[in-house]
Amino acid sequence: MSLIIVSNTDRIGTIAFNNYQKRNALSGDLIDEVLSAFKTMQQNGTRAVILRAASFEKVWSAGHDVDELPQADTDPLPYDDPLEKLLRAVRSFPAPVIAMVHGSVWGGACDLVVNCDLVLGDETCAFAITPAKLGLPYNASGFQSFLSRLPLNIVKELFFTANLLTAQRAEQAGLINEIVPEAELESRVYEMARTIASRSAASISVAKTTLNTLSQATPLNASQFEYIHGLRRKVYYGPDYHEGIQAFLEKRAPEFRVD
Ligand code: KFV
Repeated sequence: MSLIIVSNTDRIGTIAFNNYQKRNALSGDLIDEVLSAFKTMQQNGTRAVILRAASFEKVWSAGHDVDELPQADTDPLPYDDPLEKLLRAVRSFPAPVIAMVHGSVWGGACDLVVNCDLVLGDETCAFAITPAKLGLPYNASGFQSFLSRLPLNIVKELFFTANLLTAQRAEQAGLINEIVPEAELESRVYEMARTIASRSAASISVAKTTLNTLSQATPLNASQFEYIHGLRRKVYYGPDYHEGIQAFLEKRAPEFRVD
């Protein structure tokens, strides 16, 4: 059975997560389906893509499928991780990708939303980035995506507390473009997509690529990158990551080392 529902009308594509049993967790299989939908939409000249959950539930997506994270001693978010492939597909899609968010957004799904070009949510939307609950060292490209969208203190609050940022605060911080009343969310998102589709595709495509390139431009030499990567390696080889994943799988609170 398909984990997403895909449709395309008037060159506006919709990709809807449809695996609520697992709270729309971003498993490798679900991501493969999304990547294939993006590929078809690019071939069809789709002018805007809406990323949404199939139905309005409490959770939009629970983020990375924790069952698919390595349990210890391996980089949990390498370049070829399915989530990383998905984020790159959103960034490189030649037309705008709009996240339409009802409900809570967790971990890698929060990174996904931050990588979307536009985000509209209703009063129920809320966002948490949770590696600190898993003892997981987040990756440099992920931090950069958050930093290119949000003020440093908000990024730190998200990563340090792993708590949900409410819709109001997410709007104030610029994580979402606008809060729209739940009853109007769908119509507003599709209206925005239609407006985008009526403008110059060539102009919008080059604007997206240029803005993404400029906002991600950070001079970082090889030695600095290796230093950061070395810090991460200590964490994913360390006791906290092992304990964080085990605790999630055993459905209990993690007991991180205090020394
Ligand atoms: N991965 C795998 N399975 C998940 C999952 C996830 N991220 N989130 C939920 N599930 C499973 C869960 O184990 C349960 O399976 C089912 O989905 C319903 O979850 O076999 P089971 O027992 O039916 P519940 O019962 O927990 O649902 P609910 O009470 O509605 O709570 C929803 C929610 C989202 C608050 C809760 O499931 C939750 O806290 N999930 C984990 C959210 C999270 O921390 N996500 C970040 C994952 S790590 C990540 O994305 C990254 C990249 N990172 O760096 O940390």
